[in-house]
Amino acid sequence: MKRRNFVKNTVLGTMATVIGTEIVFGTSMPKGYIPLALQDPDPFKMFNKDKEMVVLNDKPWNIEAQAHLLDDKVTPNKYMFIRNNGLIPENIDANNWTLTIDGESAKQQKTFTLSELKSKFKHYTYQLTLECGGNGRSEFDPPAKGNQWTVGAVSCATWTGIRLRDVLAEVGIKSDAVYIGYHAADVHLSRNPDKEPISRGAPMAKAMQEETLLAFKMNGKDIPMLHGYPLRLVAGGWPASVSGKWVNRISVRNKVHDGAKMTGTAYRVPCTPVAPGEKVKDEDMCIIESMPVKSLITFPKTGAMIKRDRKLNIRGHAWAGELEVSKMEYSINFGSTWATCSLEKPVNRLAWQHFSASIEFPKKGYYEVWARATDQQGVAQPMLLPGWNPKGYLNNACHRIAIKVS
Ligand SMILES: Nc1nc2c(c(=O)[nH]1)N[C@H]1C(S)=C(S)[C@@H](COP(=O)(O)O)O[C@H]1N2
Ligand SMILES: [Mo]
Repeated sequence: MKRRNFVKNTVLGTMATVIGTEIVFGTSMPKGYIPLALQDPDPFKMFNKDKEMVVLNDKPWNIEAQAHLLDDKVTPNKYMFIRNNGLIPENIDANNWTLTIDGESAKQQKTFTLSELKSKFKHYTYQLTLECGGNGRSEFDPPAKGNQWTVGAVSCATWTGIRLRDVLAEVGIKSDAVYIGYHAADVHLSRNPDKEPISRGAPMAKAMQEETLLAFKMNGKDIPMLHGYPLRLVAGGWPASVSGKWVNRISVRNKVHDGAKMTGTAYRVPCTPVAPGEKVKDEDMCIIESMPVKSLITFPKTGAMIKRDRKLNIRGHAWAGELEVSKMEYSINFGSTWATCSLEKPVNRLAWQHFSASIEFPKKGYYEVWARATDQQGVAQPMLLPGWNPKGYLNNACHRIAIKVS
């Protein structure tokens, strides 16, 4: 038979995944033809995101929430930020998905099918805070390169999966193990198959925590494609870059994992504070571990107007990496004095906590409401910018909203 110039099956698979259903006569499409559904794609529709989400980059896709969109106690998919370092994996086939455990410090190399993982190991569900290490980067001066996240690169969804430590125990870990590193199915921007967009990891202590999951569900359903379907590492409280999406291999290392974005200056901050703009040697940069204390006012939206005789009810969330938030305050006078908010306990460790307050304003005019969380070790958020660092990580400054009282 004469070979005709039709679309390859692999390409068809990818298109079908993005469109969400099979292209029935797909094999009859001329090569290079882009189905109408994929021409000029609307990212919000394509990824089931709310129209108020903000696209920071489309190659790769990076999309953030606005503060008021994060009002839900459990973040729904439509308001969950997307941070991709590479291209979305092609031809995801959950039925043939496998996870391999290997590395110098694994007692053996072992491959599990996804269904084996689901049937062999006990399931756990936790609500886990995932914040991008670069959240807040847009405020640094001198500016740092990278996605200019404002406040919306944080989420706290419910994740269901198995404990990484149960899988590691089944495989067997040598006594010299110090780190795990993940490998995933996404594609480097250069499309070079020998390059990984990102391959990060965590020390054994974090890998072995009860809440560190190999998750296959988010908010009770299959994980959305963009968030790591069908299998994702979830390590709450640490920079979300540790939570590898589309994970197909985890290496147990006898040294700090040296995968893509683990070395050099990536996800590192100066080990000791530096002046803004100062050059920092690679060896003086330390890997970010637990994220710092932070909070977000999710109601009302900044710019709200109220009448003088009304009280303003505010609410939001607070989190502190591995720690709990022990105090939440607000100020209406640019930080001169602070009043206490009521603060709930987290539903489980590594989940954000909810706060609220009812505010009375002394007279009409312009105000800002600033919110400040303090962690259980007494460390509070800085009112404005924290220590400058070359890559613009860890901006945990107080969140501020504008209010007009008339
Ligand atoms: N395989 C893979 N995992 C990844 C990434 C990625 O680009 N590829 N990005 C990481 C980073 S930097 C962040 S902040 C989170 C973002 O998770 P989300 O897109 O589900 O919100 O995923 C992490 N896991
Ligand atoms: Mo990130």
